[in-house]
Amino acid sequence: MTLPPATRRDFFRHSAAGLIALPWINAGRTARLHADEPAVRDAAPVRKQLDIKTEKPLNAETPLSVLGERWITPLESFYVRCNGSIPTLNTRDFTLIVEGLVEQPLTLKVGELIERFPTVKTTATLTCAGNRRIEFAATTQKASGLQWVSGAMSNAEWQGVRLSDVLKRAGMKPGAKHVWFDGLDEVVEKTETISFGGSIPLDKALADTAVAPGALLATHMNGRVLLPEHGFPLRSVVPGFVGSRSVKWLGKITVSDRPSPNRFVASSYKIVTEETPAALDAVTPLYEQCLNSMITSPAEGAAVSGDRLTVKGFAMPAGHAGRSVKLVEVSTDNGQSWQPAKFTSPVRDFCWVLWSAEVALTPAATSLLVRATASNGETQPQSMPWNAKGYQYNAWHKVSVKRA
Ligand SMILES: Nc1nc2c(c(=O)[nH]1)N[C@H]1C(S)=C(S)[C@@H](COP(=O)(O)O)O[C@H]1N2
Ligand SMILES: [Mo]
Repeated sequence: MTLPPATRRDFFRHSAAGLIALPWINAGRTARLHADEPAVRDAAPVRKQLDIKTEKPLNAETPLSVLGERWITPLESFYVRCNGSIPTLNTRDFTLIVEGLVEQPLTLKVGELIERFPTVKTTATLTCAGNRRIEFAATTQKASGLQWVSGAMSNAEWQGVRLSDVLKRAGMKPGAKHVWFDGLDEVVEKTETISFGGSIPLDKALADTAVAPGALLATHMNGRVLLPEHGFPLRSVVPGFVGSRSVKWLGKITVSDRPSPNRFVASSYKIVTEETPAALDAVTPLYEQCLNSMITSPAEGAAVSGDRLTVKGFAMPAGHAGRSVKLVEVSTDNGQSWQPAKFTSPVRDFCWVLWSAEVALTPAATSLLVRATASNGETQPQSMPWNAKGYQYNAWHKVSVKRA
């Protein structure tokens, strides 16, 4: 559907009110964002209701009970993962650079992106690759990194323009194979200050499907302009990929023949059993999220009564197009038998699905387990091998219960 050109004010009035029902927007030649626009004022902070892990940099996760309540996570409950500062940016000065193996390097204001490329919306679940890391400590050995419990995961409706449209406008040169993302934040390392960087294969950037772009350059989240902590005014959102490839405060896109040398690609986000340069060099970066599921209700340690119990939670497919969660099962006898759950939300590629199960409970039951099985037959493992950086923990999730 193509709509008549909207005025800049109209566009932002709609966006500020969260009323964007327009699949395609051509905002007209003069569209520019300025500091006094409602869209910029709309970036004012939301009071977050999260469990804070660290204040500086800001890292905060969503309580499990809250995650299970809504398919789309409200902004106040969307987890935050920052490796460095939250830069203070305004749309008047902000420019996105597109360079590298392209015929025509581009510099674009946010207003120009919105004006020159079709607007798309997609729902995608972001997961930090280190989510559930704390369970390595409980089952094998502590892994390095923030000890996320289970709430470094949230689902939002994102709006922006397709990365593929921007890349096609720039024109790819022969040899182009990877797309680098550079953030405008400052991450203080031992001997230097760097910016956070991500990288995705060009194939993924161009893999637009009917439900989702391969990657989105997002300006809005849940119908509102991005919040400062989520990357205002522009971030990449890579549906199905680990959260670290969705780079916030996105200042530069570089097309290259190889993955980014940024340390968040070259040495973080790799599955290794020892953190030596040789071991890290030998493996490719993590891209796709893994199959996972969790129980959000009852809560850990809850008192339960009776012989029937309602158990709720979410399940996440691995991040490949066309891969969905086919089956979610709950066990009340330590995995000897399993009872199926029903889906209670939309089922979409790159999104979690909410589920609910009415299970029979014997007097002897002391725990609940969940596992998901995907459309390709993959099932979550009962236990999982340790890795030094503690990524992609996806063994059966367990909640202990006691008799009321
Ligand atoms: N510029 C920048 N982008 C970033 C990060 C960061 O520290 N800096 N953290 C990444 C990681 S590790 C994750 S899991 C997601 C989290 O996105 P959110 O904070 O919007 O939930 O952002 C990614 N993008
Ligand atoms: Mo992350």
